[in-house]
Amino acid sequence: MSELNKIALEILNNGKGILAADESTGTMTKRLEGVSVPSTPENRLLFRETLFSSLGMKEFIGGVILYDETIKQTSSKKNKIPELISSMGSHPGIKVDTGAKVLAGSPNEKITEGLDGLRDRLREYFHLGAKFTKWRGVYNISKDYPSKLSIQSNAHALARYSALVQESNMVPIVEPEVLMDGDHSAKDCYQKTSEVIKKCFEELILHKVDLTGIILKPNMILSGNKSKNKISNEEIAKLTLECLKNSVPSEVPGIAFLSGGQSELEATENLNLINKLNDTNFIMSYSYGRALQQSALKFWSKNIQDIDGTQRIFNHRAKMNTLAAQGKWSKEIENQ
Ligand code: 5MM
Repeated sequence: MSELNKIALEILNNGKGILAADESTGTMTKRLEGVSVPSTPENRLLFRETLFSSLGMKEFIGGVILYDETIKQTSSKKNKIPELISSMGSHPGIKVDTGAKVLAGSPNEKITEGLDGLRDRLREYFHLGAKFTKWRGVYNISKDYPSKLSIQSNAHALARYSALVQESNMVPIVEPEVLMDGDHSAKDCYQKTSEVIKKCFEELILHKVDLTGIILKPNMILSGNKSKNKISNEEIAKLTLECLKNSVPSEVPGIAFLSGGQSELEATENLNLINKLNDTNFIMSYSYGRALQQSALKFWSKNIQDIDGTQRIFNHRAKMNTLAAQGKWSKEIENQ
């Protein structure tokens, strides 16, 4: 077993999942201002260190994705943040893309940037304690999109990123996110997601990426958030599993879904159903941002001093998702 494969499995084994806490300052500012908390470096750290020092980290969270600001911060108890995460039995990771920008040649679409100078930045993050990294490509669905250009260029960037990350002895999370925005059907989402993922693997293989040492972070197959034809959770699970079976090479050890705007409960329930049906060798777990943090953030914003209360809410969500990653979640357990 390679070292990278070992890390990928440590992150996702036994129902463990990933806490995506890598909101860039702009996104984190939106989240904090949404609950009327000023977005200062101190407040961003305070909320995040409250989550990272929760007991649930030990049992349920195998990895935390950080943003550049956070990986360099020191907690109120004077621990470096990557050390705090490691001391909770979890692996620190880092978002290394520099964001999605307008794609020249197709101005309604985005290309993710950050390859220039990446090798040097990776060296720095490795020394700061990162064991894995993340890069997110974004695709929107409409009549003409995603275009061949966006599918090809984002896959190319994801592959070049992954090759550099493995060269630096870290596990790349490959995140091609087909957005749920729009009125498209689940069938459109299925077709586009499948095209996007297949192209990513074509490029990863071309760039000689070791597929046993990556984690794929895809969207689930959903109808658009403005679509009138919603499908059931059972259908979401069935289509998601079928799409991944047909597009992901069997060497990949683990798949960790993004929540992508689903509510906390939807994201848990869908993951649970996927795992009940899972007849593959892929671990199917979670790498949730909003679906792990929303309730905890809401509570914290009104009770900033109540660390225990905030942690209780976060621990519960992490536990529910870990049960779902094993197909063992139920509404009864949720409400106990
Ligand atoms: C945590 O949010 C990340 C977004 O960061 P930006 O500030 O660069 O937009 C995002 O990539 C996230 O990791 C994934 O989308 C998963 O988060 P959700 O909330 O969709 O589960």
